[in-house]
Amino acid sequence: MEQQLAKLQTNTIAAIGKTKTINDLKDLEVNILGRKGKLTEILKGVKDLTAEQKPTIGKLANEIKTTLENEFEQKAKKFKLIELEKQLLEEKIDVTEPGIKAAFGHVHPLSQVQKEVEDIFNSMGFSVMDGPEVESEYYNFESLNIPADHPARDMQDTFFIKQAPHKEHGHLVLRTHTSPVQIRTMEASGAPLRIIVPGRVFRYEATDATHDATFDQVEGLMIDKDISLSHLKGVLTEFLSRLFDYQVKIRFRPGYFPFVEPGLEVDFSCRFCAGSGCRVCKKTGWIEFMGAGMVHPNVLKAGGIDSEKYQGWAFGFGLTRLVMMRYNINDIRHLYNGDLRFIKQF
Ligand code: FA5
Repeated sequence: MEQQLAKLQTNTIAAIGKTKTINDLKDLEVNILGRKGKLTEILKGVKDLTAEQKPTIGKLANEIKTTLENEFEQKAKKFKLIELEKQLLEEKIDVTEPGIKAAFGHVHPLSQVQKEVEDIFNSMGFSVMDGPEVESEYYNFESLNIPADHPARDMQDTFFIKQAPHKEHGHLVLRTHTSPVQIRTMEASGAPLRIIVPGRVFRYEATDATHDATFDQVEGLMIDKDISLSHLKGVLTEFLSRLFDYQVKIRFRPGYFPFVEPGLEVDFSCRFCAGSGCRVCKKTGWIEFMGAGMVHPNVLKAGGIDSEKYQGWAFGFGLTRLVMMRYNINDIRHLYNGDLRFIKQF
């Protein structure tokens, strides 16, 4: 039996050396050390040995078992290492390979022009302010000198929020213009003030090529001592000349807005014909631009500003319409419908 065991050890070690794959090795291991393996079979004969033989052979058998287990383990490790190396080679990353180009978005034309507007006004000392899109009737109307029963409320059809009205501030509405931020800023900062307020506004309106129910406005407000409409003319001339890159002329006409007195409609000289009259300006030489005027004393009062000491002007223009002029866009709805074929042109 000793010889049998020694032979088994030599043969098995040789066989282990010859295995080419981990599976071959596993098969061999089962064949030798498994429950029905060759070593196990030999060991079954130990019970038939004499009492003197049993301990020696038993010890030898165990030693051989341990040796073989060790050999199997070493070879298995080698296979695993080879496998790992193979895997590493397959998985290596070529850092010099050209990458996959990331899809970049780009800034919407409305935001592009808004940024330009902000930069120009910033350079003239105006801060950019923000306000809530869901507003109270008080801020959207009353504080701006438009009482509940005033016909001027009909100038801006309104989306109301279905909710019980607040005792003092009335119903919640989607703001119809950026003018409520005038009052909010006066309350928060007092005079003097120099701000613009770009923002989204909403009106319950049928849409067409130049009207949408959602659009963007820019409010302007300047309050200080000795402020007049000539400052407004100066600021607007500078602003539009820089935005459109030609020397713009400004024209004031009388207009009506309850929150200014006097109220104005502001036009600027046509950029296509320099004022001589063309198709774009309908042969007038002027482009209608926005509403403006000297801030009404009632509005200053609502904002907590002493109208005896301070006065100023305000304006509000349609940013969306400005973007349309800037890029010759003929339908306002293109700017809000999210069609990438359109947006990607800017
Ligand atoms: C106002 O909203 C006033 N708050 C502006 C103002 C501010 C006047 C401060 C005096 C002092 P108006 O309703 O005219 O005014 O709107 C201002 C601009 O918003 C218009 O000139 C126009 O360019 C734009 N606008 C008005 N309605 C629409 C609409 N449905 N779609 C797109 N743009 C519009």
